[in-house]
Amino acid sequence: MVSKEEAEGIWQTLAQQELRDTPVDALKRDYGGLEVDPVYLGDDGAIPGVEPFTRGVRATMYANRPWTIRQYAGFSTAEESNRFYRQALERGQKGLSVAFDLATHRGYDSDHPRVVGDVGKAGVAIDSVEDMKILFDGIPLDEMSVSMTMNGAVIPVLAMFIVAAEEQGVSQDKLSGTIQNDILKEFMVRNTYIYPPEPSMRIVGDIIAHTAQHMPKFNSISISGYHMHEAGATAVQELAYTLADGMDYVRAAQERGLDIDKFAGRLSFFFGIGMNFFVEIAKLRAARTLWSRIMTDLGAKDPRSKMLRTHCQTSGVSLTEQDPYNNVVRTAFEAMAAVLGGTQSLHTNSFDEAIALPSETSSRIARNTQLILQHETRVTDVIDPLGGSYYIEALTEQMVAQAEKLIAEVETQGGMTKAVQSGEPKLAIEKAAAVRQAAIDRGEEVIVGVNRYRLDAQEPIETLEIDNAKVRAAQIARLEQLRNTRDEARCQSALSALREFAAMDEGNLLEAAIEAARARASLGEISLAMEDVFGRYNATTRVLSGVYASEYADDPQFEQARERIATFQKAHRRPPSIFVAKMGQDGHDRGAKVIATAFADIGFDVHMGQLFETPHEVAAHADELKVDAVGVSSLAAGHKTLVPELIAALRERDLDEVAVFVGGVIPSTDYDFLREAGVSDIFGPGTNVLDAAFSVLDRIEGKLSN
Ligand code: 3CP
Repeated sequence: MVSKEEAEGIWQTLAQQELRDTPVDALKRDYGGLEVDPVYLGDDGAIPGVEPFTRGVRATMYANRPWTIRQYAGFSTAEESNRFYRQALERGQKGLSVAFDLATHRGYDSDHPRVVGDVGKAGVAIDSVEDMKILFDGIPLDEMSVSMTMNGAVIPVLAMFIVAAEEQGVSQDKLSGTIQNDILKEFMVRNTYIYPPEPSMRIVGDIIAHTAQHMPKFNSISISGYHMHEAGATAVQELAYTLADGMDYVRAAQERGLDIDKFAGRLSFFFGIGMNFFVEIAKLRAARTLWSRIMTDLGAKDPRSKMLRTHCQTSGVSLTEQDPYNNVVRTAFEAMAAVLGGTQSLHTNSFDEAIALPSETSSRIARNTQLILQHETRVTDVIDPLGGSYYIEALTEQMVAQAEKLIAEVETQGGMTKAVQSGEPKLAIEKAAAVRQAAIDRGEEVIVGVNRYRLDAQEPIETLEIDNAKVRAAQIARLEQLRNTRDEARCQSALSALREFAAMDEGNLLEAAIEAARARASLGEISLAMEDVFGRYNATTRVLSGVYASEYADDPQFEQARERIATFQKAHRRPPSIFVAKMGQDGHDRGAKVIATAFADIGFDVHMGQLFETPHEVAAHADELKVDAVGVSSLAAGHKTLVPELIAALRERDLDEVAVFVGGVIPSTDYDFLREAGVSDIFGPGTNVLDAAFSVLDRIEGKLSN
């Protein structure tokens, strides 16, 4: 271990390299007579910018360059999103982060019948390179780094981005940014996959290979724990599974003959930051420490290959529908934790995100939260200010040790690609989510404004609404124009070449897709060319049992619910039954799983639908299974289109007696609309699961006694 004096010398040299012509002493601060150094080193030999990077990947960190304020956004059409991006950049945002709609994620053009409720919701609809060009109109792609959250339809989207830049006069070697391209966590928690795991891993490898050779400034992947966090993973699970995913990607790239030091410097990460302040800080420190060790073991030599550079996002599930301005405070604390943990880039959530898509006002406050942190709080002046804290260091060490153990378990299963197929990590996360939900419902974990200090009445807040039908019509018109004006023969031959690459298991799929994008093939067509060979993946849905019941042992309210079910059973010679549905392309299934698990433990006969069903398919299941109720879980704003369609489909089958419930992210301003459409009750975020169960029972009994 180096002495403190040696550490000082090493740090000075590195800092000077990063600062170039600016002297290191220029980083010193004077707070009205209080002298503050840019870094404080201890006797432990830990130096910012030096392996294993526990104290940060840069010697100078934010003292030289603050983290990137990178707000994730995308609205309805490319035109609207472009307007929003330009305004955000004028007002202090530093990098772009594109949110695509769910139709795009799942590889469907806007005119596909399965995506009627999804187009333009929860992100921007991109059908072709023409849309992509509008999205970045007036934004110089050789200067602006662009992150794209895309995993399923990653090949057409990246191809279209490259071609849009090319037509803007920017060659691909000049592009900087990040593509999420992390398919393993999609199979585990986020669910926007298209193809089965094996061809999906080939796609990841093709993108890493292409970017390593042609796009030196572009991060080929964003290995994401965020969605595990949001699905209810513990901090150690998020940490371990994310790094285990990373190991599999590295091995996949190595297996195709790539030299680790040629691509590893462009692997990046993404973590969620929740309310357990110090744990979240320690998580980022532990992640860097572990990744550096892992990469050394995998053969990396270049220190840049061993740096875990990460984006962070404040936690969506920590936001509440009740007393929503509290979310501004929550987000600010979470952002502070991300920064004290040493993130490279940050998204702060808007306070209304548990209710609706963010409005212009809430987006501004979210962005300003970061601007205030950077300009007013002085947290950027000192590098890793918490390094050396007894508590933080002890927590960091503990998390390293526990995550190492969990990674070793995954490794004994043959790595994450195999573990994902066994479904075990997914179940472990779902179990953690159910345990946490029970702790909140029982009031053991306090959520201000939800299970304590609740307001008697809440004022409605202004929310953003997207006219989905209008967006869809505009997209369909543009698609028609594209198909009528392109060179059809060139387009079809590019698609055939892509299909052949897929079938032959050779050639780079991204390279073939770039040619197809140039020839104006649509996103759906490019996706379908690969689907013709790879097939579309259908996950089997499994529901846990017993977790909720064991957390609720001896709870009087839980017993009361069980007794009511027993009475129902006596009267009807069967338990009440419910079909839990996910409709459209919204794959966020944490809420649906928690409800299914808890209701089954209470005694309901629970049927869980598959993901991505249409309203007609759900009505057919309800008919076949003769359920009393359908519970729809919606988190991606499709409820106003999909729920009335479901009710109409039930009526067509004379199933008026089936009660329909909706849960998830539903603006209160939509409650009346849904009730008028025939919905029996609506459960927003923060609803106590037992309260929901009583309401469902009341309605079912009411319907049966009519
Ligand atoms: C940074 N640099 C420095 C210093 N700090 N140079 C000198 N001194 C310093 N102190 C340099 C870096 O080396 C780099 O240059 C450049 O400045 C930019 O810094 P960076 O740290 O690389 O930052 P950035 O470009 O913002 O990249 C951050 C990462 C990237 C690496 C994390 O992958 C990223 O932007 N990820 C964002 C992912 C994202 O937005 N995801 C959205 C998910 P060089 O490059 O030349 O080295 S939203 C999902 C929401 C939920 C859902 O999925 O539905």
